[in-house]
Amino acid sequence: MKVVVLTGAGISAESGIRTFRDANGLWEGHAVDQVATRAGFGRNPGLVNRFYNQRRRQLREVEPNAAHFALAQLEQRLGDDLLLVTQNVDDLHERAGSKRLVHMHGELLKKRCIWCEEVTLCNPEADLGPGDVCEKCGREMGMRPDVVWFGEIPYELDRIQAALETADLFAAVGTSGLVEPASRFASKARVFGARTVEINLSESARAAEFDEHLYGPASETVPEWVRRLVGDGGELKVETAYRFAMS
Ligand code: BV8
Repeated sequence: MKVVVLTGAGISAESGIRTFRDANGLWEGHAVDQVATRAGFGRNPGLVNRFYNQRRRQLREVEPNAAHFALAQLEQRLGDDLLLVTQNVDDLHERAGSKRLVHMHGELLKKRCIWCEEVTLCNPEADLGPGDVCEKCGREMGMRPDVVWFGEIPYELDRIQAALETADLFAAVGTSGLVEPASRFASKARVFGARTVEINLSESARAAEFDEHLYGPASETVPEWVRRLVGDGGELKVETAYRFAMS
């Protein structure tokens, strides 16, 4: 059975990372176009770097939760038949053990040179600033977080599209379904015959595009979903997923 799972900020909420659009979301105090657009970075690189430095520092204080570990367990069971696509820029999926992972909106722990486009790992203990020098071209005043801002094209869309076209099951976990193109993945997978399940705290903007819905905190719903999907280690069957999803 081929499975695609898309995660959003909601899967990291119980680890202590604030989501974007819930009551005290990340955007609070910062207009999106100030901190998550190329124009915002051009206007005030110091503000943008401070916004991301604070989020990068927070990574050192949080841990993956049961939902992250459950998806890593699902990968152990499915191997190459699972593709995990995350909109999140944190490293909690990796730290839970997930390897077949696409960060479609980039990663907090990577930085990119605006002059030569070289992407390198951030020093997790240090902040990013205008004085940082590119390790490849040697120029300064050009290091930015390697995250995908609004108006920029997400990473690995071809790989994601190919997985959506061959998926038997598509699950969206902890996402409001407000940001394109990720918000269109469920309807895309459905067109190619996949069963779709929404696993969220409450109905998302795209709830009607899902065959089944599982609502509650991800740290409870995701492990339960994986447990029923994987069963007691017996043969994994598509109808197992469907039967569970029908309940
Ligand atoms: C693109 C990285 C073209 C940075 C992010 C009009 C004007 C301008 C642009 C547009 C427009 N209309 C559409 C667009 C395109 C735009 C867009 O969609 N805008 C929206 C806002 C209208 N999109 C883009 O610009 C994208 N690029 O379109 O390029 C293109 C595309 C394809 C091919 C060719 C060309 C780029 C978008 C990427 C932006 N970067 N992040 C950073 O992180 O700082 S987006 C940001 O939002 C994060 O990545 C985040 O993950 C993402 C989505 O949010 P969610 O993850 O869903 O988080 P949210 O808070 O919204 O929801 C949390 C959910 O969890 C809730 O439902 C909640 O109920 C639930 N939850 C909470 N707690 C729990 C829980 N669930 C379970 N358990 C819990 N405990």
